[in-house]
Amino acid sequence: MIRLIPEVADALRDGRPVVALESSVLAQGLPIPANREAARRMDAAVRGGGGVPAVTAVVAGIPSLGLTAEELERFLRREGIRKVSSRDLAVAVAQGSDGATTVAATLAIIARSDVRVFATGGIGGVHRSPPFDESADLVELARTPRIVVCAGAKSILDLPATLERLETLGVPVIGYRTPEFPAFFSTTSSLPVSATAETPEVVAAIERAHRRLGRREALLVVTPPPPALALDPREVDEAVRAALAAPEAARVRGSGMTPYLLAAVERATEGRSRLANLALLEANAALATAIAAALVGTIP
Ligand code: PSU
Ligand code: MN
Repeated sequence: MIRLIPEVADALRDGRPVVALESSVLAQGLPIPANREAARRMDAAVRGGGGVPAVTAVVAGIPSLGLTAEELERFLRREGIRKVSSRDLAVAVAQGSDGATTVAATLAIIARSDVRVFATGGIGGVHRSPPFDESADLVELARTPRIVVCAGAKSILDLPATLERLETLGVPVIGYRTPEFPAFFSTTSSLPVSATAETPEVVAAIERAHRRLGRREALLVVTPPPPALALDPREVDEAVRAALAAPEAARVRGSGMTPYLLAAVERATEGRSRLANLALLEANAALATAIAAALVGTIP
């Protein structure tokens, strides 16, 4: 049911570190051509750490771990590529569609494989309401025994509410060398994580303990964006407030809200949010590779 490209299958068989990378950030989250740069930099970050990247997507109805060069091109051009969250997976498969997978759908796919670590930018979460809107990412994190590495949750969200939901759902939130939950574009949110880790080996030890206890929740490993490119949280907050108050916000529905807000922040920061986004995606892919290496015991 899941297709692994040969490079990914070989790496898993040989016990080398494999890192899953989601495709919704490439097909919906970032504009063209920044999405191409993101794909290139994440790929290089994983390979540079001795790992093998596996971009995750539904390709003509087939859930896939790893894309061929032609398939990746199709996703970067984003023609006819729908956004696929967990509930959309079966529909995309049955209809033979191309679908770019969110964190939720990527988790659902890697749960059917031996890939244990997944890098993304920021998870979805509880939106600022009204109207009520909560990402399926949270529910999938609560039932998928894998590790997700990210820069926190998107600052377009209600971060305190998102952290409360993660606590209720039993998802450990591990700050990598930080006591604070990062706010995606910003290094600080003034909200505490549930534990910190200073090395990939410590993350691997927490992961092993969590699984020995029979827990099924993901570990959420959070790391701040590279400080030189991080944005002032007040600036991001103002941009989000303005975008939510704009008349066109009323016409944005459901899964369109995340791309709408990210585009608004990019305009308001004159592209600086995009630079931060690219840098953090690269850094997260590198950290995920180090954790994957610690898990398989092949630290370079
Ligand atoms: N972070 C980004 N850009 C994105 C996303 C996250 O910087 O495009 C995507 C991720 O795939 C995440 C999804 O899983 O948005 C959440 O969407 P929703 O809120 O509709 O569940
Ligand atoms: Mn939603």
